[in-house]
Amino acid sequence: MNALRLTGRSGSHFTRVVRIVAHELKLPLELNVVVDLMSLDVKDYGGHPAFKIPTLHVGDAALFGTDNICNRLVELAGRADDPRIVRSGHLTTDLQRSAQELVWHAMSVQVQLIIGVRIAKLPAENAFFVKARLGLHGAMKWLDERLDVVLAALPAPRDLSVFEVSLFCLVEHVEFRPMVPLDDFPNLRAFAKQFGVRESAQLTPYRADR
Ligand SMILES: N[C@@H](CCC(=O)N[C@@H](CS)C(=O)NCC(=O)O)C(=O)O
Repeated sequence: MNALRLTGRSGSHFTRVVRIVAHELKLPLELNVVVDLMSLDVKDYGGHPAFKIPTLHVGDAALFGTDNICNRLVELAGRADDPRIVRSGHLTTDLQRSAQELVWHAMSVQVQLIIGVRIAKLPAENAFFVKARLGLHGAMKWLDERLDVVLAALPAPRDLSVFEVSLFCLVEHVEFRPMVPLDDFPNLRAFAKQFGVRESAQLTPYRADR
C-alpha cells in the first residue's frame, strides 16, 4: 500500500494520536510538516479551512478531525469490525464517554494556551487563560482520579483504544510543553510510562519541527 499522507507537526498531540494509531494498524503514513502555525494560507494546512492540523489525505480527498481520521484509518486497515480496535464510538458508559470528552477538551485547551500565550504572546494572566489553565488542571485531576475504573471498563482483550492513545498523547504533551504540574496526576503519569514502551510511542516523540 502507498503511504498515506498526513499534514501535521511532530510537536502536535492531535497529530501524534493519528501517527500512533496508523503505526499500530501497520499503515504507512508520511508526515507533511506545517512549518508556521501562524500561516493564514489554507494550503499550508493541507487544505484545512480552519487552519488546523492534522489533515489526512486519501486520494484527492482531505479528512479533518483527529477522531474522524482514526475511524478512517481503522477502515483503511480493514479492521472496522474488529472488536480489538476500540474506537471512541465504542465507549458504552457515561464515565468512559466523559473521560474521552475530557481528554479531547484538555488537548484543545493546550492548543489555546500555546497559540494564545506562547505564540501570540498574549498575557498568561488574562482571565481567559487563567480559566483555561484551571480547567485543564480540573480535567486532568478528574481523569487521574477515575483512570483505573475507566480502563477496567474498556473492552478486552484489545490491541488498541483511541482513548488510551489520546490520553497518552495528552499526558506526554504536558511534559513537552508544561502548563500544569504533572506531579499532581500520579496515575496519569504511571499510565503514560507504561504506554510509552510501545514501538508506536517510541517512534513518534514530540519535537520541534525545523
Ligand atoms: N478538532 C481538531 C483539533 C486540532 C487542533 O487543535 N490541532 C492543533 C495542533 S495540536 C492546531 O491545529 N493548532 C493550530 C491552531 O489552533 O491555530 C482535531 O480533532 O483534529
